[in-house]
Amino acid sequence: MTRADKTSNEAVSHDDMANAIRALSMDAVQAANSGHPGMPMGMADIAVVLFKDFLKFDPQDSHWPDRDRFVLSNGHGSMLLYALLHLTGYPDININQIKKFRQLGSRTAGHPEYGHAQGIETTTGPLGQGIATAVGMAIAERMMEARHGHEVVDHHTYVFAGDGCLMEGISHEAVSLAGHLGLGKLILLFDDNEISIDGPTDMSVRDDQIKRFESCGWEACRIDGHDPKVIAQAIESAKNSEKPSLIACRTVIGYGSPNKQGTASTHGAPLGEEEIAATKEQLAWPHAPFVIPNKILNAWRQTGDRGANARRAWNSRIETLSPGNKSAFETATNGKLPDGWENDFQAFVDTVAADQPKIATRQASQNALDTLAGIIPNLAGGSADLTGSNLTKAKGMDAVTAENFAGGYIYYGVREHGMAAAMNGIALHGGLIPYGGTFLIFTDYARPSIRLAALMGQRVIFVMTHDSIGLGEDGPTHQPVEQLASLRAMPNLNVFRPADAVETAECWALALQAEATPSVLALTRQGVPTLRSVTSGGNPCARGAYVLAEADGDRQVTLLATGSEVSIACEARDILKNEGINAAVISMPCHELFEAQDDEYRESVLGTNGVRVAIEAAVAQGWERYIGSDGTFVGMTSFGASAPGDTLYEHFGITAQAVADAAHQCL
Ligand SMILES: Cc1ncc(C[n+]2csc(CCOP(=O)(O)OP(=O)(O)O)c2C)c(N)n1
Repeated sequence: MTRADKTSNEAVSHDDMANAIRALSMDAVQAANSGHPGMPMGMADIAVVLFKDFLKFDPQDSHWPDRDRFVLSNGHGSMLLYALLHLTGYPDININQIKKFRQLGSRTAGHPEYGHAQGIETTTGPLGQGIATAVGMAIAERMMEARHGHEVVDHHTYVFAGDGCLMEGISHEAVSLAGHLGLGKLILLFDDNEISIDGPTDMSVRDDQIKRFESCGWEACRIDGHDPKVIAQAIESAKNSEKPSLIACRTVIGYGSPNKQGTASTHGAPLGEEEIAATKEQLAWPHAPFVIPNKILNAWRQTGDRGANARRAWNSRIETLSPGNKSAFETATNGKLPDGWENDFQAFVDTVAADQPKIATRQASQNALDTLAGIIPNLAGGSADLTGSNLTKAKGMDAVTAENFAGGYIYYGVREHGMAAAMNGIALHGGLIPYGGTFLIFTDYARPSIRLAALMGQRVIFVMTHDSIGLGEDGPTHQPVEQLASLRAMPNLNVFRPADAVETAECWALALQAEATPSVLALTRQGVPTLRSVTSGGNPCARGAYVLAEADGDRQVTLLATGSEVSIACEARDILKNEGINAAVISMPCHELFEAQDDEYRESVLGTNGVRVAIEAAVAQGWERYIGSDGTFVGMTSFGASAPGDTLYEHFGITAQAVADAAHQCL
């Protein structure tokens, strides 16, 4: 089929609309002298068909909960998204933003960044993340539909992805999970251009993507990604499928560039003025840089206006819900917790403090969750195949299955990275609060997605158990040593390491309240005593650290500890007391929240007299700022070992006596 055949007889043709994307992409990348023109030029035809004929969206109400989600997983092609947002009339992306592509303070960052502009559903750029995030969005859609009804929740999730996304391991986890859950409203349009940065993809990959996806339970087909009719037919058929759909769109990277199309040279560099001129001639686009003729812009704006009716109809439908259901839907989609939840939960915390259980903090977390699930109906729990270890399945939570999305618990399988990204997608979708478990050591497997949760400011709760050598016999492969420090190094992530059952419940409350910050809950495998009976006067964990036991008399030693080491600090305090040394114990469940306190509070906790000894069964990194030049650290300097937990604490010298000795040496 020739281009002429494909062009409709309307005043504004498909090609005009696609070329508007191509021109803006070439011009913006040229002006910035950096960026990726090849992908937007290659996927422009697919984007026109999707946005013009299928995508349910309204630029005037970008948060409309029942909009289709569009995820650009191959985020290096960000100009495709910015061009679409500009052309369809999203107010945030005017032509000046396109001209300021990749400049400081612009909304048009190098890769799409969530929160920079309406219409950017998620941050993408680390390849593969978008697909996995979209899987979470599609799961959330099904779960929300099961809870609130088809009338108000009925949308699709569309993903654009390239060879790079499909080569990344995370895509396998995500694709496999999506197939297992039968996410029929997930449609992946693969930019099957057979080019990546190093050159033709046959230099490094020979996967049969069709067979690969089919084997994972997807519908899959290959089409000409430059033929609008065929693209439309494929999307139509994907929409009718019960399974998630892969549409492998054979495209030409840098389409239209006479000397560069089809080569890696269009991937990530400006085409150059001369080649842009030649391309515009070939595409019959005689317009100056950044100029979109009114006729073509109007056609795009009509595409942008198309969704308003659907949105209005949805607004009417939401009014037909009973007041209770409407309010539940709105509370959930606004990310709010139900009225009065804090009081209900505080009653549970008070009971724990009164009972003084000696249990693992993972068990304390399970107990807290059992209560929370009864108070907060929109929790979306899960675990990466460690449910019985992480203790993440709350009482009364049913499994989410392909047949039943009314459940609240997702068996993510052994897919830590996919789970973390899916949780990001669930949070971004709105309406549900995702939490999921694995061992703390495997935050390393999930880290890129944890980082994106932090970067995007999403409330995602990572329940990470088996948090130290205390886990014992599984040995050093499973014993986190450097993970706490590395997680604490990440901006906008709260790392909680509660000391006992009371703090565990309190930290859960804080994680749920942090609407724009993800949390890691680092929890023990082994039992720990309850150290505090007082719960009046607010949640002391909210300040990150607090005086758990003040010194009897002027402070000579301040013992700082987290998690299971707080009880060791308490024992060390007793030893020192018997020797006539006054020591205080500071429980420090969250460094990040402590850092946010004013100097006065921090001084009152850390003390100004005597020496400080920090205790944590992990590396010292990060503790220097608290112990000062006179203080010391008792913890790990090597990997752990395989043995019972108690033996390991002795072996590595993390004992009350060792702490007391360390204090003596500093005094
Ligand atoms: C996790 C990750 N690794 C590497 C990169 C750097 N990178 C950006 S695009 C790209 C090649 C992608 O190839 P493809 O998806 O085929 O994109 P196309 O060349 O078709 O635009 C690479 C390696 C990245 N963004 N993310």
